Amino acid sequence: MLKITSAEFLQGVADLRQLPKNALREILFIGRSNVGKSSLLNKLCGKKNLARTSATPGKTREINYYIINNQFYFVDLPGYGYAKVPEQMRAGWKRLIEDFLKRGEPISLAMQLIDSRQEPTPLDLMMMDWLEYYEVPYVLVLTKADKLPFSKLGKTIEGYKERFQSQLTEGSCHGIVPFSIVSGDGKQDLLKVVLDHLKSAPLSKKEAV
Ligand SMILES: Nc1nc2c(ncn2[C@@H]2O[C@H](COP(=O)(O)OP(=O)(O)OP(=O)(O)O)[C@@H](O)[C@H]2O)c(=O)[nH]1
Ligand SMILES: [Mg+2]
Repeated sequence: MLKITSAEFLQGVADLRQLPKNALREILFIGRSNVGKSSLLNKLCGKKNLARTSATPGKTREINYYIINNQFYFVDLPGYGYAKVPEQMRAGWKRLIEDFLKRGEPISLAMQLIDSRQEPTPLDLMMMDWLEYYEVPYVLVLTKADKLPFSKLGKTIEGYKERFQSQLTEGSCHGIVPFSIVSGDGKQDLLKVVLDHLKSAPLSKKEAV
């Protein structure tokens, strides 16, 4: 089992020229504003205030790197779909994220977060298309599962499995995991997925030293 013994904020990146010098493997957190990316990252690390969370959407604007166990990165991506963002910034976001995903090799896994109470938005579906296109392995994380009655959650998961069957069987989707910061449900499952992907990804030359 993966045990997170240290987790520290490393740096914010607004431009791909600012990427960390030390190319370690990366686990990405992707999803619309307010879906719970920073909350999930904090919960996995067992640290309440590592990544800033907020009831106000659009809090995380840069790509934030956290170094975990001095071994790999958790990368909190800026949320999308926030209505008040000007069009020009939105175009900048698209370019940044797509260029970021194109880098390929350092990315071990992405967590694509979707609110368990809502249908995937067109931007969620676009993100999933990008992950498929760039062959980034990902898990769908259904957040805020505590807000759904148990029976409804089961139906929601079944619905996702059906809808994204081809991504699950032939594509890059490695599972659908309900998650809640309130109950902690999903935490162990996600840590296991992270560990599996860190193990299977080839070690970079720098890490092998
Ligand atoms: N009940 C409940 N609330 C949650 C859960 N996860 C997140 N929240 C709440 O949802 C709000 C947004 O969470 P964040 O983690 O800041 O969301 P984010 O995706 O990082 O948002 P941006 O940084 O704006 O993109 C906060 O008020 C959290 O407390 C959950 O599992 N259950
Ligand atoms: Mg955030």
